[in-house]
Amino acid sequence: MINHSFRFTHALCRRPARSVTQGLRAVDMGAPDPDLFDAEHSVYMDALRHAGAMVTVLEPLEEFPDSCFIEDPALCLKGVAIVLRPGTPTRLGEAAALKPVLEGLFPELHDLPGTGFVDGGDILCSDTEVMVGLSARTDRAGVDALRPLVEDLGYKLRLVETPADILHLKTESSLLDAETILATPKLAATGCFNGYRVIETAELENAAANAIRFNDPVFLSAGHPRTAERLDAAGYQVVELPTTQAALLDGGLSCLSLRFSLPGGLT
Ligand code: CIR
Repeated sequence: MINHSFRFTHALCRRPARSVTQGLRAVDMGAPDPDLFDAEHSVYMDALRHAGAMVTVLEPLEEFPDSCFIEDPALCLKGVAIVLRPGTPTRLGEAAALKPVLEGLFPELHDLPGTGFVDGGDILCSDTEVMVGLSARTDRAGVDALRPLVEDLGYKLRLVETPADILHLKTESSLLDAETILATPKLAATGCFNGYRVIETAELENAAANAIRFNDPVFLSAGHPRTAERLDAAGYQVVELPTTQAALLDGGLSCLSLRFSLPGGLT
């Protein structure tokens, strides 16, 4: 069986703009340095290539400071692109800017219907279900609009109640394989991953939860040694990547790419 949830042929990334200094953050720990951000972003794209991705790199969009967090305006599943409606005003226009690119890549594309909101960072996909976290960015109207689109692709959609102070569902969780999720103790304690094997991040290492499984490697945010040890002990091939600049804007590894397979690749 092909694991659609972590076996991919392609990734889509957008380089950080100089305006990334104005990116959204819950707590101001200082603005990111655009050059260092770009350097870390290049390391990230190289790592994806090394894992087998054909990476399409989009030019920066100065008018959208958060647009390098390209995971949020779209969902790509089984050769279909769904253009979402990011749930914060400064990011809504990122969807329209991304749509022509997705139209050029995907044979089938849908717009999230209606007026509700969904951020891609709130969507965690296994091989069979699409978990969507309610958050300050993703509302029930958006989830209701998304449901038939993913059901048509053979997935069950499951609504997850994310604790209020977590930006996105995937800020504190990621898929390690078809049965296993990496999550912070706080998110795991809600029971939203019951039925999966859960590996918890180590104490004081919450930011490690936003990891990416891409084919064989699990990419982990550098500087979380005890979580890295846990994953290594569980048999995962851990590759650490620097995320110091994305972290200043509440971002991590998953938000910096859309990962997918195209017809002709995995089926
Ligand atoms: C934001 O607040 O929208 C950005 N500064 C960070 C987005 C992170 N996205 C994600 O985790 N999917």
